[in-house]
Amino acid sequence: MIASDKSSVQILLKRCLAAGMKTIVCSPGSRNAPIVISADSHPDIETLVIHDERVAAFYALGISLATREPVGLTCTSGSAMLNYYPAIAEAYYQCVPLIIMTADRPEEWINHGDGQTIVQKGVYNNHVHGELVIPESAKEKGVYAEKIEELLRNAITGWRGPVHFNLPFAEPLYDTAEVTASEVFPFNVGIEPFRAESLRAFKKEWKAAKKIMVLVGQMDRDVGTEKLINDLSLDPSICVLVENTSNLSGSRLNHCIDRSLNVIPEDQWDEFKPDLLLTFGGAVISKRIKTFLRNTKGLKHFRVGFEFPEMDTYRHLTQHIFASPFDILKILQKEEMRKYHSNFGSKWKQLDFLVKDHQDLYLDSIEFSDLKVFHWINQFLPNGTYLHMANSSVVRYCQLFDPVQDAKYYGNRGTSGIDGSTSTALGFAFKMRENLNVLVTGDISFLYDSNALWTKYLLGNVKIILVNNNGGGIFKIIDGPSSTPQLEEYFEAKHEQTAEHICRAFNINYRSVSDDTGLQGELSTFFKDFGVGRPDLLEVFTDSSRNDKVLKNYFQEAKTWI
Ligand SMILES: Cc1ncc(C[n+]2csc(CCOP(=O)(O)OP(=O)(O)O)c2C)c(N)n1
Repeated sequence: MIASDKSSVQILLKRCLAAGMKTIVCSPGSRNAPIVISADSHPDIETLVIHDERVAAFYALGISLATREPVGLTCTSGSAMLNYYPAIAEAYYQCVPLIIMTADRPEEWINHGDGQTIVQKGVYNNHVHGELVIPESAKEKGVYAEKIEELLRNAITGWRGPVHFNLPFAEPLYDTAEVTASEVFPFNVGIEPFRAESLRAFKKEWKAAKKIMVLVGQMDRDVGTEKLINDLSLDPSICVLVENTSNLSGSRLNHCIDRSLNVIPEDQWDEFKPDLLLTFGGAVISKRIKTFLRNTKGLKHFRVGFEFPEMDTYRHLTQHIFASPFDILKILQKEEMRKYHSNFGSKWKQLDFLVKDHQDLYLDSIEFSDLKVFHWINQFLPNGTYLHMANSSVVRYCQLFDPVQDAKYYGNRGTSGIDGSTSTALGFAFKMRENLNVLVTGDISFLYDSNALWTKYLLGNVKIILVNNNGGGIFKIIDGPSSTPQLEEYFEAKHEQTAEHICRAFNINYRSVSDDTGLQGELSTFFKDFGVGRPDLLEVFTDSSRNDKVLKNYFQEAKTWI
């Protein structure tokens, strides 16, 4: 097998393979030639080529979310590597293992007038689980091989996340050598079992609590955890709040947190406040629940997982338990019955039933608007869809609807950026070829990341619904911007752009619609025949002067349903 003659590349790639990396997304340049040549020649590495480094990194993130494996990235020196940063931050907060391999000049040439040269060392330090500069002469049996392994273990074990390898290369860059592909021994990623005594305080509180709330943030689908959490929800004193991004569902779970919180009369809030909160998973979207819990006096909060042990979202953190949610739920299942019983959980669930009962009928009758569009999307979306939600009003509207059966929900909620939603969805879809992948996005997010369509990997299993309300509709529905004279120009940033010509440029099937009947007609066929030909994009035009009012009316009207 041919590889670059730089031994640093050879030892790095070998260990990346041992860590489970199978794909490297490469962005063209000269300085990273040693990595590209070696990766391309390796029979066990799949290489993809994407020019725009910001797209490439989000694309890699999407691949890793789909495969749950670490994914490699390589680019040339200079500003190229800075364009990785938005996706690195997202991967850091979503705990996704990206292996970033940036090429660099030898240290003695940094800041001495060479082209395409910046200080690369330490650039990502706030958002990676470690960085290593590997000298080009690093040897197989040496300290660097060990350091590489240590960093890769950081990426894939326990609290997972991105790691950075910076590789300075002197010229010549294109020389190769014949090497033998040696056997790769996968890393042992076993994590230490937690100590039972660390649960003593938690178990005591759990048994004594009268009103328990379990709140789950963003998570991969996990059938075992779903079963356990559904068993737990049978206890009438426990309410389980999930968001569609937690990919958990069940008949006794509250799937729509904002929808439920909205209808609790203010004078009854205390009855719905828990005395014990158990949380796991990543980001929680609902701002209302954060405020609600931060304002809950005397709350004890136990947080389960391997990530961000210092994170105290609700300002009541009692203990962070280093264990998997599955393990803890399993233990709770085996515990003796809790002493106290109440109808706390049932009350929460009842709220949900009441609102749900009225919602569909009400939404059938409202004017054509963003809310109506999401109503129809939720009605027509096929079971089992992989749904990718862009930030930010898309993700919020989607929280008002119960999840579609067996659908999986994704969104860049690590940093809630609008800069990589399309790229991430397309990277994911590339690895989930047999499945329908639907991206729902706003106009600004779509235009921002339209370079995502500039790859040769676009497949027909992708359907894009673009809700075009001529600007950042989110700023009209959150408190603050909507009361300022700067709203239209600086926040909403109104524009007249459409996706039509972008679709033509990238050979995407385009159609558009701007009324209720038309949308229903389009959606009734839109999801059919996925997987053949090119992706489809449906642009739905809504009236921005109406959207905020319709949403406000919905929240007002819903209060009368209980
Ligand atoms: C990289 C980045 N820049 C700016 C923002 C702030 N921001 C959040 S939502 C938004 C507008 C989104 O508009 P659009 O995609 O049309 O969706 P809509 O809110 O209309 O549904 C902006 C600018 C962000 N989240 N990320």
